[in-house]
Amino acid sequence: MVLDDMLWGAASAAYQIEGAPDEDGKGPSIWDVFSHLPGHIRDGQNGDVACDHYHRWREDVELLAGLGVNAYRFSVSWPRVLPTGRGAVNHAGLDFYDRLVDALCERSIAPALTLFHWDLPQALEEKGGWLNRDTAAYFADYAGIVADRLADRVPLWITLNEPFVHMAYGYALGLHAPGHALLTDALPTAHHQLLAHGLAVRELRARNAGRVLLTNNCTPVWPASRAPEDLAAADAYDTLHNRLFNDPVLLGRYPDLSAYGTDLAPVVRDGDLELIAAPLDGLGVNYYNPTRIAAPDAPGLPFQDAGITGYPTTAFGWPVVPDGLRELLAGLRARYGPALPPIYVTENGCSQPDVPDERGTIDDRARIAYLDGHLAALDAARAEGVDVRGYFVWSLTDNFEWAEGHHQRFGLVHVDYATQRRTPKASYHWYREEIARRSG
Ligand code: IFM
Repeated sequence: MVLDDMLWGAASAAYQIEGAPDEDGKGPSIWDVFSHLPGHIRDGQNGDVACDHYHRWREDVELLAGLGVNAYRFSVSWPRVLPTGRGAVNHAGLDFYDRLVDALCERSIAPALTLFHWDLPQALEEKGGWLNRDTAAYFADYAGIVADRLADRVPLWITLNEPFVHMAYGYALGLHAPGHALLTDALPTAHHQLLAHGLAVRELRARNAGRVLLTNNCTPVWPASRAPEDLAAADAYDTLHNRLFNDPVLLGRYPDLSAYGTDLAPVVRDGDLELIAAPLDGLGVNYYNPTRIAAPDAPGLPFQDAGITGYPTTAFGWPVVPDGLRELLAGLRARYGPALPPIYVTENGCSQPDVPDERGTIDDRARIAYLDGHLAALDAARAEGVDVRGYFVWSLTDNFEWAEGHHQRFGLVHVDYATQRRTPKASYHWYREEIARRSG
């Protein structure tokens, strides 16, 4: 399928929508295990059913068609394809994505496939997960298996989603699966994920898999003041959140991690950075908000979050700063210059309370204002010369928001979890008109 010059899409991820955790031969992921352990997810919820997308995918494809998107970003569940992460392929799992891809293509919606959105096979976690270098090679094998089946129809591939968040929440802080609180000892998971990306790029290229991207979660970092301590703390945070995952891919080197009293030398081997820096067709950028950073009050990490005030906030409490998207994209262009490939904003959106009124409609004006403001910021970045080729709203439907369970609703479509009834919100209709206007 040929991609349009500009993609207007919506995004999702397997564990957040599919449910069916052990159906048709699927193996357990780290999220299946983590979410069932007490105290991990708000109100003891889990993603066992989520949006029941595994059974209702046809309805969700119709919602996409009605929205008028020309691309849909979804992720493949690694343990649905390889129940123990490697070895025997579960063909029924691949068949599910094959049917989904066909249905999207029939409606002229380009499939944008993410290979890893945090649901590592539990069997690989038992071998060390991303702390184990071998996981990178298993990921490359998995990428090749998926591409063998789908590369003829999927024009856009994203290797990993937000390796920073997976490292920080899953391995450093223990707030996400697999639940390790290793602080800076989590840093090897950055390298092993990036190595997995590089090895997977090689497999995808060997199969002519179309455009290949990595998606990073990026944030503009604002120092809390011009005091040298705050500037140094902001620089340290920028290094960890942004540069650690962009520099090796775009510049072929790691940033200076001395603020963390460590480096990656013990885990980086000859040839790794060449693989990691293989040319890409685009950089996926997920943007939600800037981060304001101050010097720490206590020993430990070399920064602390100073919070942002004076802006509206989402239901999550995240500040709504649309111009931060322009600032971020312009900053990437300034830092990486010609090394920066085209940008795809692979996620942007907000959680809102979204309570249906007595007629059952959801008038989510705050989400419309959020999206409108961020699209204006996207336009401003493009006017400044940033090459942007795609924008995906997070998310098509309300879904399972990780440690927050079903409490945060990000969807253009409301999901009643008791009945699985889908109801397009006002933002769905607004986005449809916006896409039509911009594509017309
Ligand atoms: O829901 C998540 C998604 O899985 C990754 N990016 C951020 C979203 C909102 O928190």
